[in-house]
Amino acid sequence: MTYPDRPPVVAYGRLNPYLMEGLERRFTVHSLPADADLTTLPPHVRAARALVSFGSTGASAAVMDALPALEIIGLFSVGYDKVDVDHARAKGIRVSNTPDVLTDDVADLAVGLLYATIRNIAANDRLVRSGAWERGEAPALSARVTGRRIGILGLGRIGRAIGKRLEPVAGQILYHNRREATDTPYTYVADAIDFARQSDVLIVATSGGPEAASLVDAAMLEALGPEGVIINISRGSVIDEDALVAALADKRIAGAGLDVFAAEPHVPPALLTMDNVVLQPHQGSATVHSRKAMADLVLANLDAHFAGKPLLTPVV
Ligand code: 8YV
Repeated sequence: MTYPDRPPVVAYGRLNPYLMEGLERRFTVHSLPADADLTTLPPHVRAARALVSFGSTGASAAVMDALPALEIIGLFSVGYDKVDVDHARAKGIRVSNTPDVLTDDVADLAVGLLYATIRNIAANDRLVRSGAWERGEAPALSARVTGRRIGILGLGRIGRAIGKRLEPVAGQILYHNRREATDTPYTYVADAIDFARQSDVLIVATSGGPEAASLVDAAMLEALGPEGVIINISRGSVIDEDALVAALADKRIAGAGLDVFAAEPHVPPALLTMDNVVLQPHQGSATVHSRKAMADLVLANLDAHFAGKPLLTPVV
């Protein structure tokens, strides 16, 4: 798709290069750093009709108010917890995201983190590379994955994809949601503490946002227990990170596989030296396949908007 008038579009934060190429073929693109001073935007930026952002940057009310001609926010992410959706709706600004195209890769990483954490794969890799094994240090015994009780916190698209992957090995799959789902064979546990208590592995797959902030708190971690493992591919904000670090340090839970953190790219220093923790730099959707599909979907939503058509994947 090309546009003779090349509408002005803001690229908010550092965007994927393939996505930037698609934007620059269509639009007059103005790059805006995520920490830009919104009170001093030049007229050609304030004239932007679209803003393209992503999960960790989002779009605040202040950003929307600084762009009076804004019609649409295209998110290069499925998560929109950093977008003030109510403000967008009130201003008549459309919002699109990128669900489904990244589901498999995020679910794959969740399962990979589960195995890596429970079977000590990262710690044992370090043991071999350091020469400790050659010097006679025996690896610690790990635990079994097969037959364990898998608890999925948030049975949405990604949670269901994780469940599908683990059905052949899980002893039981249970889930905790705001409401029970009617189309799943998994066991619904309405109470969060009971859910954690009944889980051997608790996989956080819920959306982020204020309503999920610190949903996994000290009490849930205590209920998960000393043989319990937690995996997070959702948002760091969903777990009380201080409580998590304390539970791991005191061995009140057995381990954690974490792809997301409360203040990325900052990771609590205490986690960096724990052998029972596997750390990833927010890699859930970070495959060439997902990122190309996400970029294509952002562009398709923008093309639909500027053609006066319904969005393919609307949030607002
Ligand atoms: C990031 C994600 O947005 O889709 C989401 O919600 O968290 C990720 O896909 C992606 O890494 C782009 O920054």
